[in-house]
Amino acid sequence: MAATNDLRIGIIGYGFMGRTHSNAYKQVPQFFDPPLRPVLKAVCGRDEANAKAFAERWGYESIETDWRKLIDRDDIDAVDICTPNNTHAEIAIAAAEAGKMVLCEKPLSMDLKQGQQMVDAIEKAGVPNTVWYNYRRVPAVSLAKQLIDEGRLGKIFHYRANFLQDWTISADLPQGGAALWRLDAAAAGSGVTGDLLAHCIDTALWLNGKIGDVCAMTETFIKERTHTLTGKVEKVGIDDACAFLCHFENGSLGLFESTRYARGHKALYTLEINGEHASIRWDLHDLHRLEYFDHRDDSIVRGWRSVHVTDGDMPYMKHWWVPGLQIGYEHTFIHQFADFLDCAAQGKPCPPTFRDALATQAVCDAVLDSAEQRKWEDVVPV
Ligand code: SOE
Repeated sequence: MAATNDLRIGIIGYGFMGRTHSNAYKQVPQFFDPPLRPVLKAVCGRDEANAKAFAERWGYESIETDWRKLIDRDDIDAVDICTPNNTHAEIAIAAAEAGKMVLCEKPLSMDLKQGQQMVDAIEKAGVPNTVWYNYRRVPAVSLAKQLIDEGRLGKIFHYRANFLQDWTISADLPQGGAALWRLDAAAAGSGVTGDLLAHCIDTALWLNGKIGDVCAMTETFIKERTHTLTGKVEKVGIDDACAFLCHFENGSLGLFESTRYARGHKALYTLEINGEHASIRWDLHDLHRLEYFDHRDDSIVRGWRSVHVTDGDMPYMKHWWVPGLQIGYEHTFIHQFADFLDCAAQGKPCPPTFRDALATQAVCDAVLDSAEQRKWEDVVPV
């Protein structure tokens, strides 16, 4: 019998994201005072031995090898989807119809149409939900949001973001299967657009508002790869690189670039925003630092300030150590889950909600359409 404030979690998938989320479930009660107590009830994966090993390591009480059984269980309140993108919709819709809360990995869906079906199901069920666009909850990025909302930058002119990696350059790398499903269009939907630019777009929509239209180009540098599962050489269907221009509805111009072919960059997510009075920039490799330039400073001391976002009065930092001491990537998931519990206790969705993630999906779809058509595309309003 569950205590009334228990939130009993069933997680589906035990890869990289299964670990980041499970870590969040364990850490939140230690560092926050959540209104609900996470209970790690079950992990689901097709391989029984792997599921058991994961359950043992992270402290899940039980395992399932069929996600439908997990959703049918009366002792699960929230379903966390950490499986490849092509499975999100079916699981999320079934979970919502069963009245479960849903936490879903990004990107929401394979495309906008499928994402809309997910949003319809989740909103009809009225269940708390969130999509794990975790970078919003880097304290320095949350502080950027605060500075923008306070009007410190004034009118925004430019928004620039990059997400650069280099892990798929080898032509010998196969596509598909457990670790490499991100290279397989049938499992991932798209390449860097859905995997990396989607993060940049989520942050941009949050910080700078809606995007009206886009003009994009994509490239697939390696045209054929062997499929891990079939052993056959197959056409590569994902975008290896994507860059796009856009107009934000607030009148500012956007410039975005992502690739997995930038030798020397493993996860370089940077953003810069230039406003009438001030500019800010941020780099994931130095995630505590928010650089800020304010033209209103006296000219004799005017310059880029390097704000080290660790003090207790900065977003999320009062829950951690003492000023000056850092936290890392995994804390973004801890912060999102702490916020999720606050929302869930009130029966509310937690931003980025399924609907917020649908807006990101609408931009991704417009980007891919634009690249294919070689012309500007309007973003479908959601
Ligand atoms: C891809 O390499 C990846 O792991 C993405 O899937 C994550 O969303 C991103 O945060 C880091 O890079």
